Amino acid sequence: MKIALITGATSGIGEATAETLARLGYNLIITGRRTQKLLEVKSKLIELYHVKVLSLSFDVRNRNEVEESLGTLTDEWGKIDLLINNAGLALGLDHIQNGNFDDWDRMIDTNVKGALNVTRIIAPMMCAQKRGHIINMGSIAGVQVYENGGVYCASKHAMHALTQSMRIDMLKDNIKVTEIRPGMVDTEFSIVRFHGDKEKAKKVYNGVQPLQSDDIANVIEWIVKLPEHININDVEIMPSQQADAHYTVRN
Ligand code: NDP
Ligand code: 8X3
Repeated sequence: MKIALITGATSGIGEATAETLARLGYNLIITGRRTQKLLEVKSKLIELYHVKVLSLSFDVRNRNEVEESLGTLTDEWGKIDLLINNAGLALGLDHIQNGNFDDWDRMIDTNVKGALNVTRIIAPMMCAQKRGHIINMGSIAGVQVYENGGVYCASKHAMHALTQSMRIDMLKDNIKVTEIRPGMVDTEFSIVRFHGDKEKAKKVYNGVQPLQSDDIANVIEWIVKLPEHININDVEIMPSQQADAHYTVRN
């Protein structure tokens, strides 16, 4: 049975992807900070799909926690086939000149350094076994910028650059690296961005049919089912009503 590690599996895209991979028969390592939510996801996956699930609660920003959780995996769990670097967030919508330092730190430390912290532990294991696939959750914000989103966009531009670098660096070790760049997906993302203001978050999707987490999970299913000799470098996936970061038609 294959093993997949998904960061940020307590909600949204990560949770949907965990369910999809469980349905495909993967044993799963699911991670996130919310221990109780992780345990609920774990129970659901075991009950519905009868796969093995290891839930590890840690903050991807905390290098010690990442090392303690992932650097000590037993033989049973250490042979990871698929890593999905999904944990991430946006915080605030401000012009740079008014930006909040704490929001900036959290975005950069989570989206960029968090993914690096996890990759630095898992990638050597994959390279040693000469087999593995890393899927990075980028964003349309990784190739375009928009007003008030400067630091989030910068963090996803970093993810875009890192994905390309990882693919080159691990080419000789037979590691496939893919980036997924969604547009609007209806998850907890906007609630987090607006620091818990659900009304404000709802307005982001006014008059638009956004993507759902399952839409992204379906793309991941397609990617991981492809034959070994094929790698999808990147996929940009948008709601039909959204052309790019700037142009959206609303009903
Ligand atoms: P959610 O808020 O629903 O999920 C985010 C996940 O990331 C949660 O499971 C959360 O877990 C985890 N997470 C956040 N911070 C940390 C941390 N410091 N340590 C560990 N885990 C963390 O949002 P989405 O599902 O939408 O987001 C998933 C990814 O998709 C993100 O990288 C986001 O940037 C990207 N994306 C989202 C889009 C959208 O419109 N929704 C569009 C394009 C990309 P917990 O809180 O338990 O720690
Ligand atoms: C999330 C999509 O457009 O809010 O990455 O930046 S967007």
